[in-house]
Amino acid sequence: VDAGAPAHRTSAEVAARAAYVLRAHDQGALTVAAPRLYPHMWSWDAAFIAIGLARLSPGRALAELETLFGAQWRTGMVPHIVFADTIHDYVPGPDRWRCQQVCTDAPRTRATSGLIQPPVHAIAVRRILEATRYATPAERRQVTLRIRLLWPRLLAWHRYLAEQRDPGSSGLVTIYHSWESGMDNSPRWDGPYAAVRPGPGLPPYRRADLSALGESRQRPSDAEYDRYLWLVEELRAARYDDAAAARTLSFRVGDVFMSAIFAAANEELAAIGDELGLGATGELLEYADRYRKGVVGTAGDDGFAADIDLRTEQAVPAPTIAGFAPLICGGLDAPRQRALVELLEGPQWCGNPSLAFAVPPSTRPGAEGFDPGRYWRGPQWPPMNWLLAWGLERCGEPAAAARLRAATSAQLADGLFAEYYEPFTGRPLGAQPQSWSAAVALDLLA
Ligand code: 9YW
Repeated sequence: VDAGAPAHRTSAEVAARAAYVLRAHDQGALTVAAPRLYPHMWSWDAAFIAIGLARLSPGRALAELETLFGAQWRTGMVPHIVFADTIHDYVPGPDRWRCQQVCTDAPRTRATSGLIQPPVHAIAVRRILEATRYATPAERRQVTLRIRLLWPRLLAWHRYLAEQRDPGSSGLVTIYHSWESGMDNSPRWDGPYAAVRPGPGLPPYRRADLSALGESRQRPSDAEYDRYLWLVEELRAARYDDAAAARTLSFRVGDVFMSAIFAAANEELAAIGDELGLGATGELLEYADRYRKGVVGTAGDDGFAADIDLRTEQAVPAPTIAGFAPLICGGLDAPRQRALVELLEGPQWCGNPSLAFAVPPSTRPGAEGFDPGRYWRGPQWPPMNWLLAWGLERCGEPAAAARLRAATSAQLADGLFAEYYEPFTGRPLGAQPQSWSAAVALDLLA
């Protein structure tokens, strides 16, 4: 896709370009997140990519998730990176994770990371199932059969999250690393990361991301990267064992955004199980209820939610997009839901008159830690907009959902599918094109 594209293209043109991008990034049964910066499969990217691909081919969309779940660990954990066979120019690569060497639960056939990412997958499977309504009867039969085959793995994933990542049934999913949240350097993590002190045992590493992107001011700092890599050392030393990790890691946070996605995903999975007569509905709805309550329990009078630092048992309120978690899982009483939607659409967030597009910056402009050009500290991320719009629709806010979808589509009408966008200038930043941005465009415009 060429740079310097005209600002406005027709929806059909943007959708066609998005389809072209996904095709170009397709390695057969795996779509790389972005060829240069992220030449592998990422877990929640794969779910968003499947949501986009469902518009083109439900069968190919499901293949994406089959590949991801093919690398599932024996514990049920779905790894946050599945390494593509061919390219190893990513840091940290398999040699640093050493999952197969130190943990018998890791899959034998695929190199993976030893972390997780938010469980958007069941949401994607439900969209694929819905997309088969427009497919031929033969394709519908075939895809439905494959969803049945995938079912035990989906269930094992959700059970892993509920049992291993929340052994006390608190209603919040524990993360061991900010990479697990998907929002690496968000100001959400500044507090908890103060307790992560990289030791002299941190082996040297290369910032492959900086050479791939060329612009270090868009990426996390070296000090942050030291912490990221240090936590990998800690996790590997714990042999990726959840009980050991819970005792020894210097980063453990109850992630409110991940938990909201998990609550909603449980409902989606229950609906799939219901439709296909697969059972487990009661268990899944119980999880949905538990995590919805967990998220809502952290919210203030304005409905804005906060993560919990599990090492100090303190809430860590932060002015980031994750505070809108209750709009993804629902469950707020009517006045607080109204207040939260008004906050989202008001002058501090989407209604900020300085924004190029009325979509939420990853961090509130002007807040401490805000940086309009740096990754999760300010730029706008198309898949996050998609998720919030999807959640708004589900929790009975169709007008706000429609406004967010329209603004997201307008931003993506440049046809560049940037990884993220500078909120004031609208400048496309990060990897270009990025698969999940193209996927979201495809879903919104096809
Ligand atoms: C990295 C692939 C991933 C996303 C994450 C995002 C980034 C990878 O890219 O992390 O090396 O920093 O933070 O959410 O899944 O798109």
